[in-house]
Amino acid sequence: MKNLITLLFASSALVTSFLATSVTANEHAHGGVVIEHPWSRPTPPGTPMGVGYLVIRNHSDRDITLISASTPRADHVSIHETLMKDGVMRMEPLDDGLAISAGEAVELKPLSYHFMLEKLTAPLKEGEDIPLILEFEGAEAIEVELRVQSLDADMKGQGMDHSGHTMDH
Ligand SMILES: [Cu+2]
Repeated sequence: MKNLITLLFASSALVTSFLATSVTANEHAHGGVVIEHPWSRPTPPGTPMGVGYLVIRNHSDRDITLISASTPRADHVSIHETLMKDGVMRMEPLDDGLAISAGEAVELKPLSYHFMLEKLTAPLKEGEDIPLILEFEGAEAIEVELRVQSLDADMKGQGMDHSGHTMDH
């Protein structure tokens, strides 16, 4: 019995690691449009706005446009672009949506395109999955879940753990 349990555990671990490198649970395919790595950041209590990031891959043979998004966790979701203007960082809404040409991919990420979740109903907490519905022109709507990740997790993911360093240089 013990051997069986060990075997089951080993094989499920194998499956998990295999899935992690190919198709993860938060990767969605819809008619040639694939959403990868939907994520967000925790918000401090009282902060009315959260962010949303993900990658949109358009494997279809026609151009599509992300026109809007919505979530039960916020009153309104805008699509923003972060721009540097006259040395000042500012965000601007993409009123005409975000175009993704056939065969292209666009990444919504920090300091670039992003979702702004406005008037949150409650703070976004680390480890939560925030449902988000993406509406397209030229493609079906897709529902994803933004995994709320801490800044720390983000840093570790990029191998930027400086905890072993001293500050004397
Ligand atoms: Cu913004």
